[in-house]
Amino acid sequence: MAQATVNRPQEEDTKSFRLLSGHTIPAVGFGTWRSGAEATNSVFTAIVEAGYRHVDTAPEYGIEEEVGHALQASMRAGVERKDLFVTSKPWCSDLSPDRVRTALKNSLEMLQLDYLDLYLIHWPFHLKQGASKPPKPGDVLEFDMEGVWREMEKLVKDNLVKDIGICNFTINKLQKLLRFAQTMPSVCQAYSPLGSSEGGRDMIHDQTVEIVAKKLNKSPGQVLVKWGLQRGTSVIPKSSHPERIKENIKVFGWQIPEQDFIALSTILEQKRVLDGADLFVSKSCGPFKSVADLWDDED
Ligand code: NDP
Ligand code: 1BO
Repeated sequence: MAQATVNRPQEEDTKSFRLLSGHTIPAVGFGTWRSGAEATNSVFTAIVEAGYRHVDTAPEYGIEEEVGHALQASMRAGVERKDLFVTSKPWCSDLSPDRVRTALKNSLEMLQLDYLDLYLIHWPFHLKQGASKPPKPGDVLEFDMEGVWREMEKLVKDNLVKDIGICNFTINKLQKLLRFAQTMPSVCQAYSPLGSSEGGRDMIHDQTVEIVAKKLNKSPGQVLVKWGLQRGTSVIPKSSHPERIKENIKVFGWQIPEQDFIALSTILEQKRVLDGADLFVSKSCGPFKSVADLWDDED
């Protein structure tokens, strides 16, 4: 019979993690996908009222300009740029060597910054400009991973970004990247710590999460964020509600006991909340005809 392997929980109260580059990333960051019209207020609340120092965004979220307004307002309120950690990610239509630098410059302009702390390949696929979701025939182009990574490495050398990394890579794709990378990826982003929203999995109302939350006198959101931290990953919960934004970062000074940590780690029917089907799978014309194609049959 197969036995589930569970990492032992980290015992210390980690407020930041050290990256391969030597830089640090705050343990709890603020997610901004689907923040919509609330983006500026939410990011400002997160930084100035709740104490988040890491903001995760992307041009694909359509709110970089709003995030930029919040960052500027936060700095006017006294938070220093050096104490903020800002992440963005070039979208698939900019994943060619000739477009990466322009994509970064556009993000910097929208965010009103002169450097990013982290720049991540959002998804390892190259789409034509204006491609449909899911892509039509001809919308998916060849992805020159090495050429794109070289350009990202140059952004580090030119001090335009401090670290570079990846999201949504399979082991197969990561191994390919590691064969030619001169600058190692600092981060492979883990996301949706609360189970995400529309199309995700409502982990807030999961029975095990609710039981642990009640036992520890914490909210389900706090338990989920803390589980991610004790597992040894930085975590980027999103909320558009000020009370939840503040609640989700109150995860220091207490621990999930080992037994409860194991119960959370072995919740049944684990699966990706965002499998990329709506974004990239075209059953009739491909080239990705199934979710398994996207994930190199690794799941
Ligand atoms: P999350 O797992 O952070 O969940 C967000 C949902 O949880 C929202 O519906 C939010 O609602 C709700 N919520 C937040 N706090 C609480 C709480 N305390 N109690 C109850 N409900 C709560 O989802 P995301 O998918 O947004 O992931 C987080 C971030 O990760 C993204 O915002 C984005 O920055 C990043 N990401 C990156 C991806 C990538 O491809 N690299 C993919 C997906 C996400 P409400 O807002 O109404 O409070
Ligand atoms: C639309 C891209 C998924 C969230 O990062």
